[in-house]
Amino acid sequence: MDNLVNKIKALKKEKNAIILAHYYQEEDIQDIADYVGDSLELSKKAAENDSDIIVFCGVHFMAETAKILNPTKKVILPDLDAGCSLAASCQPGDFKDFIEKHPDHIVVTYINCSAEIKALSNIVCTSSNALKIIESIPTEKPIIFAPDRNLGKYIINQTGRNMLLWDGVCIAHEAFSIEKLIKLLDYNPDAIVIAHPESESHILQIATYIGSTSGMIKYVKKSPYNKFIVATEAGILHKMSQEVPEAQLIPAPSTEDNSCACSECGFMKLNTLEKLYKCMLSESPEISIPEVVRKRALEPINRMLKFA
Ligand code: CIZ
Repeated sequence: MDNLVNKIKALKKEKNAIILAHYYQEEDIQDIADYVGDSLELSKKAAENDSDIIVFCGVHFMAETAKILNPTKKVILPDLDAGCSLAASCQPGDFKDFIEKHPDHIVVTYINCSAEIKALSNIVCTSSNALKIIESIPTEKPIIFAPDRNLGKYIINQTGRNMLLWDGVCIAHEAFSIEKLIKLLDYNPDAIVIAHPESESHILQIATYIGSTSGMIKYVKKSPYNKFIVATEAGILHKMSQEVPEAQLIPAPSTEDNSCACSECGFMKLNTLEKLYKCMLSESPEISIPEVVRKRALEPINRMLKFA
């Protein structure tokens, strides 16, 4: 493995590349990355950097967002099949029909969607700014929110806004078992639950903190508690334990009987160190977006960035 790591480091230098890794990537990839973060933070890092190649270790919509924001740079993704159940649930033709049936609605889309869906939207949001963005929309304006129905329900609950929701879910966040979680809390009465808003409402109801990936890490850093049951993709525990080594972190249990008993995103885990090396060597697979779609998708992203 050391050999592979050294070869990746050498290619990075030779090709003036930057390696960006999402919190949900496997540990070896996070350890070799220049930056580890959420998808928007990573795309912004890429824009601030003078690299020629962005190696995005995450899923397809994230690499697309990096390309939308950095059109002159080559963006590559170790495995082109690294998709997202949320993005797949919302196809452009169906979404266009849905919007056309509700022409007076403001279309807000969560960043977990394809470039084509972003191009059909008025404003994009992430889980860290979704509440603020919805609250900024005049109350008389009806809203379509897509594609995550759990995040949508959470926003409705927090803001009181009545939004039309697209029926998409994240399979990794839907996999948590409430029965196992309650048992785990019984065994660990000194622990609190922190959860991502893509989780189902019964999970959110028992959470002490609800927030984005970056929000969860910040919360653990400043929290008065010391033991956390973490309800999001288990890859985040690596960064969290590096940032707060004294914290006791337990991944929230999934309904699956898998080896970690936690919830892992199979799409995220398609990227491996071996594939990372091969993609840097061949500079492929490369992300390409038709310019007309890229420009249309950039507008709602820029609205979100301006807002922030
Ligand atoms: O945008 C991201 O990185 C995702 C998918 C979640 C989050 O909360 O940061």
